[in-house]
Formats: sequence, C-alpha cells, structure tokens
Amino acid sequence: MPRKFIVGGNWKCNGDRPSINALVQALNTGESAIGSGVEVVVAPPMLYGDYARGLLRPDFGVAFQNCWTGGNGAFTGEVSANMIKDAGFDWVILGHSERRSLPEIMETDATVATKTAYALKAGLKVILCIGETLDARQSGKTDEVNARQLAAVAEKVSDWSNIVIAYEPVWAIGTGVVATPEQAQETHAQIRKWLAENLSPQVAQQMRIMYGGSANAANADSLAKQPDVDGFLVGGASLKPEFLKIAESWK
Ligand code: G2H
Repeated sequence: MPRKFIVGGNWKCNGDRPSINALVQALNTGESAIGSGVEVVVAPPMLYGDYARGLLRPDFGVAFQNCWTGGNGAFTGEVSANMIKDAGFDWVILGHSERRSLPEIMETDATVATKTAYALKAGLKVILCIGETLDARQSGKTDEVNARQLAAVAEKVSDWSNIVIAYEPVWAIGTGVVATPEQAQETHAQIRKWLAENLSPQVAQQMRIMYGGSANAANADSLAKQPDVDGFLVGGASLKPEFLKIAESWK
C-alpha cells in the first residue's frame, strides 16, 4: 500500500484566541484544493487544543505538542496521554528538538522513548521527531544521531504502526535554512534503511517520514518530489494560510 502523505502544522507556543480564530478561518474557508491524498494534522498549544478542534474543519486532525511520561497522578503541571485520548484527540508530537535541547526542558532520548511507549499504549498516534544539530552534520554524524534517537525508542516500542517519524535537522528549524531536496532524500533514505535493518523491511516500507525545518510554500514541492519524503512538519509557515499550499504539495 502506498504511504499516504501527511502534513502537520506545529503552532508551537504561538497564538491567542483572536489569532487562532483568524488562522482557522483561513484554513477552513481559504482556497484549498488539498484533496484526499494527504492527511493534515495541526498542533495548537495545549491550552487551545479543544478550542481549535471546535473550530477546525473536521477532516483536519489535531495533535498535542507533548505529554507526560505516564498516566494520571501527582504530576503537577503535566498532561497525560490518557487525558489527551479521553478528550478525543488522536495525535501527540514527541521528541521535538526544542524539547530535547532547550535548557529549561532537556528531554533525553530515554524520556522521549518512555513517552512514546506510553502514548502508544494509551491509544495515541505519535509524530516522533528526530534530527541532528549543525555540529553533528558537519562532523559527519547525521546518521549516527538519528540512529541513536530511533534506537532509544526501539528499546521500548515493538509496534511502530502508529508512529510517524518527523526528520527535523536542528540547523534548519526556524532558521530559514531548509535542507536541500538531496540532503532530505539522502537522510530519509538512511532512516528507512535503519528501520529495515533494525526493525523490519515491512516497517521501513510502511513508515511515513515527514521533513521539518523551514518548510514553506516555496520549497515544499521540490522536497515532496523526493521518494522518501512522505510529508512535512511545518512550524512558522503553519501559522499562515500558505500552510494549505504545503498540504497540496503531495500532488
Ligand atoms: C521545525 C518546524 C516545525 P519551522 O521545528 O516542527 O519549524 O518550520 O519553523 O522550522
């Protein structure tokens, strides 16, 4: 079965009710011929998840940007995967590089893996973010970093059918420096090779691998043409109506 293209809009920690109203209106009523060949998921800030769901067109999925490592309990300030599922949502983004690298957060590979395993157990689908820093790329360690981040998850997860991988080179995130189609293809192919060798050829063949990092309406078409690019995780450009153009790039 061919892999269905998937485009996610990661709104990060942006927005308020007026701006979400305006953005959702543009996404709902803007000129859009995105068609049925793409799955679209948007990830509002946690607090606005329910609000955005109530306004958004029903064919768009909603993801949360994080969740706790386990179930409900005495974990002040946290939101469990069980709560996200109970509230009617299907997706969570885990392992975003901002959560891995911001000094205030510093999620480890092991924490991301624990969260992924628990979220899957709770019935959520996971957009699992991986990717290398500029230093790692320049020292030829791109594949090693991606393999290490994937291996941590493989230690705790055996069924990968509800995971989508978002390859997001850290040097491309929010910088305006996008990976070239060749760089994206080469790294996506390496990720798929890792999946084939360490999980199974079937998992590798079925896994959707999104590209993230300064994706926009101008560069999406050339990236989307690459055989191992199965979609996008979009940050800055997902806060604008051009997000719909990116969603159309599957065509
Ligand atoms: C990468 C991406 C969305 P941006 O973080 O996950 O953000 O498109 O702004 O680089």
